[in-house]
Amino acid sequence: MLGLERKEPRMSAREKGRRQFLKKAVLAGLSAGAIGTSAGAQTAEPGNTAPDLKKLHAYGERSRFETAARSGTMGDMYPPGGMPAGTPRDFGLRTPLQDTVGFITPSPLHYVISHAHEPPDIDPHEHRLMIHGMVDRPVIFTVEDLKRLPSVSRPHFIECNANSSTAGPGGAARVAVEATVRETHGFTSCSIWTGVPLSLLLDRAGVQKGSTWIIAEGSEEGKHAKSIPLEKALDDVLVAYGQNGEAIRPEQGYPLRLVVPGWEGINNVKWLRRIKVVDQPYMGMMESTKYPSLRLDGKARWFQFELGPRSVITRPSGGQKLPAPGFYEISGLAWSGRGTIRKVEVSTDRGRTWKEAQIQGPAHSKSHTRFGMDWTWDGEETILQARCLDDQGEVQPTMADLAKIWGVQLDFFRSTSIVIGHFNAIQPWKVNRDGSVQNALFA
Ligand SMILES: Nc1nc2c(c(=O)[nH]1)N[C@H]1C(S)=C(S)[C@@H](COP(=O)(O)O)O[C@H]1N2
Ligand SMILES: [Mo]
Repeated sequence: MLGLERKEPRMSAREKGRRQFLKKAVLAGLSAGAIGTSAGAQTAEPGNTAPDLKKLHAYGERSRFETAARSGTMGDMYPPGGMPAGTPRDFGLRTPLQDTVGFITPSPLHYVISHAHEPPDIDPHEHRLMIHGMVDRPVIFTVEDLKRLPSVSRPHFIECNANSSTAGPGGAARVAVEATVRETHGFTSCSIWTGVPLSLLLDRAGVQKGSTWIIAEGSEEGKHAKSIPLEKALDDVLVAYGQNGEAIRPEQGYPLRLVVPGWEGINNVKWLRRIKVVDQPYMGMMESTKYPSLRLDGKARWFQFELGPRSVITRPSGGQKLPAPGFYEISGLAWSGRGTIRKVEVSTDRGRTWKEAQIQGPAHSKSHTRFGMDWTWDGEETILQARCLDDQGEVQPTMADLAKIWGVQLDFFRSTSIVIGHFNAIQPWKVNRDGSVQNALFA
C-alpha cells in the first residue's frame, strides 16, 4: 500500500509557484525567439584522445571543446621557416574579451606585452628583489622572505596605454569593420593579484628625505625599467607573487611583478628584481621613446599615468552573430584607473536613448567590472554602445570628445600611424539585419 502513495512527490505551494514561474519564463523566452534547444538534441561526441589522467588530476585543463585564445603579432613576427632563436622582438598578445565571463580574466588568457624578450625562465629559489638607492638600509628579499610578510589580494586590471591604438602591435585593429573586441580592446585584462604592499618594503628599507621617485627594473635580457613617483609607490602599489590563486604566470612576470593599480601597463614591471629609490625620473628607454603620447606639434605628453574610465560591450560584439530576433543579455566590462565604476549606461538605438545597466558587482576599485542589460532585438539594424562613469565623476568620452582634446579632426584617429595612448572612446557595435555584428567606430 505504501508504494501507491509515491505516484507524485508532494509539492509545497511555494514550489508550485516557482515551477509555474519557471514554465512561464521558459515560454516567454521561447516565444521571444527560441532560446535553447530541446533536451537531447546536442550530445557530445565521445572523446577520441586518451587524456593523461594522472597529469590532469594533478593540474586541470579546460575542456577540449573550449577554444578561446590570445592572438596578436606573435604569428606575423615569425617569417616562414621561423626566426632564429632568441631574436629580440616586441610582441603583444591580446585577450579574447568576447570569450571571458565575469570580471576576472583567466590567467592563461591574460594579455601579454613584452618588449623584445620571451619570458625569462626564472628559478624562484634563485630570484632576489633588491631595494636600494636613497634608503637607510638596502635590503635583498627572496621570494620566500616576501611570502612571510603580511599579504593582500586585490582585483586590478592592467591595460596598456596603447590599447586600441591604430599603430603598434596589431596595426589598424580598431579601424577594421571586421575587428572583434579582442582586436579593438584586448590589451586589458583583470586578475586578482596577491602580494606585499610596496610601502611596507620601502618602510623596512627606510626611504630617505629628498627621494621622490623609484625606478623598477625587470630581469629579462633587455631589463625593462620604469620610473614611478614615490607618492604612488607608497600608495597602493603591490609587489605581487600571486595571480588568481596561484603563482604569477611566466608571461605575467613570474615570480615577481609590480602591480601599479590604474596606471599605464608599462609601470607594472614584470620579472621584478630591483627597486631603486631616487630623486628624479630616469627617462628609461621604453618610457621615453615609446610611451609618451605624441602630439601633432611634434611634442609629446609626458607623465600621463592614470587611465581614464572606459567600457565596452563584449557580447554581442564584433564578429559575433545573433541567430534570431529575441531576447539577449547585453554584457560588457567597465573599468577606470581613477577608482570604482559607479554607473554604466547602454544605448541600443544609435545613441538616441540610454538606459542604466546593472552592475554585476561587486564593483572593485581599479578593476574590471561586469555589467549587463536585458535587450530584445526586433530584427532591425541598430547600434549598441556603452558608456561609464567612475566615482571621481569622470565620464567616458566619445571619439568626438577625444578629437577636441587632441585638437584633431575625427578622421585623424582612422588614419594616423602614431601610437595613440589613452584612447578610451565609446565603442559602437553595429547589428545588421542578418544578425552579424560589426565594428562601427568609423561607420
Ligand atoms: N619586465 C618587463 N615588464 C613589463 C614589460 C616588459 O616588456 N618587460 N612590458 C610592460 C607593458 S608595456 C605592459 S602593457 C605590461 C603588460 O603586462 P602583461 O604582459 O602581464 O599583460 O607589462 C609591462 N611590464
Ligand atoms: Mo604597454
